[in-house]
Amino acid sequence: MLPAKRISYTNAVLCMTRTPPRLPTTAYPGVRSRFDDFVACGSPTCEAGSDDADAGLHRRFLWLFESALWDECRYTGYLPYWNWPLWAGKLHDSPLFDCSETSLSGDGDYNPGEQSVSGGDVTLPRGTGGDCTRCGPFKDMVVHLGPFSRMLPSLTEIPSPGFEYNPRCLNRSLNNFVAAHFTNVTQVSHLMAAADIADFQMVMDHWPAEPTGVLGLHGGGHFSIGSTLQDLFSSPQDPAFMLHHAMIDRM
Ligand SMILES: [Cu+2]
Repeated sequence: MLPAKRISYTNAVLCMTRTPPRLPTTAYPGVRSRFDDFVACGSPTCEAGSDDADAGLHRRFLWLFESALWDECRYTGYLPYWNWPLWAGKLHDSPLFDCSETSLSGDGDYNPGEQSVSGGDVTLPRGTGGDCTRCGPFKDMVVHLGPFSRMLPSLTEIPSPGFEYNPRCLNRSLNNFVAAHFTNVTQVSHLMAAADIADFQMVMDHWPAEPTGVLGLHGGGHFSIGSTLQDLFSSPQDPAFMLHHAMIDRM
């Protein structure tokens, strides 16, 4: 994607964050923009179940978002995608996450308190950030919903804090270990070689990670960026969500 087109895309996303919501603030106090409409409606549905319907739900979600960019924010391009294996293991050099003005902003500041991620008998090393991202087009972005605990009793209804208003920065922790292990070219080849939809879903969406600690390409992308994008119920708050899921659509 040419640099000018990248900027027109991130400008359109920023426009969505400045456009008033359609969801009622009484029922959804944390929803403060059109962008948040998609976070509130998209995430509990699309992140709730990684079953066979998952990919279809995501496709519709992205189509509605892309349409809103066109109709409400004068965007004329297409939804870009994040080609995982090109940058697996060197995320900080990726044009998507290198902090430049033509990127989606970059890593968060280093947070010494960030914990590693445990899944069954495997512990994934922590990422390199863990605090606010302070560069690129989304450096001043304020996210409003979540955060949600990973220890959830149910994945089918939205847990506390629900739709409460909780403004804070866009948080990232780029994780090259996760990207290199779970979003590499071998994984993509396995996906493309899937014999049927069940095979495809297993490689794409190996979830839950317990007890083997194996992430599918879907989870691998979320955990590669960490923090906000890793939040099970509010991950669409990170603008990387749309590009990650556009790549899933592409697959
Ligand atoms: Cu996802």
